[in-house]
Amino acid sequence: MKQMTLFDEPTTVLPLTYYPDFLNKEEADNLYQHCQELQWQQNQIRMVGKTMPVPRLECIYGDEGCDYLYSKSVLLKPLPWTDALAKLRDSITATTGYSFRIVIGNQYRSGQDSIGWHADNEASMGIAPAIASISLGSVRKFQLKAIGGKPTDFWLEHGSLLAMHPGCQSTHVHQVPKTNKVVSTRINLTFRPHVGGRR
Ligand SMILES: O=C(O)CCC(=O)C(=O)O
Repeated sequence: MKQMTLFDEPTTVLPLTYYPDFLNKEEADNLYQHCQELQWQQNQIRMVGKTMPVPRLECIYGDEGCDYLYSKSVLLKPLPWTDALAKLRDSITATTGYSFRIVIGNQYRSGQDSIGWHADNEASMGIAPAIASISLGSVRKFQLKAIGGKPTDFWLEHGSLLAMHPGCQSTHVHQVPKTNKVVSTRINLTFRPHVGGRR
């Protein structure tokens, strides 16, 4: 049975727009291959007084000096844009009108890799950042909820783009929960603004 998808065409459900076919299958497959060669790291996060591995692999590429600190404990230092990531950044900008200085990669190796409820509201991205997220590989559930509200589930497909518009990070939180289903690798690339560093 085909997995439930959000919409078949680019569709805006404030504060998101979902583009299911942003990349065609060949483009998405090639990008997935390129992502295998990125410098993935197993970072450690400090939470409630304990240090533990982040439950996914991460990488970061972007403009020089655009360091990214999250959860007050994980510092990501960007490597220079690869040609493929810079080209993708520019094509997302052409579609959405938003500009980006960094891209953070998340690699979910199995259903046990995840990211918990959070908003992307780190000060380094400035006020009301727009964030654009490309999904590759296995489909995973992405949940979004208004703060204090109930979650809506989205299934982010291979080659899709999800744009989170300015304001979304103040009013909503999102997550990719763990699943006991057998799922293979999913790669997510989140393109973000940054107020520091050098262009
Ligand atoms: O993997 C995803 O779709 C979401 C990633 C995410 O929430 C983040 O990097 O902040």
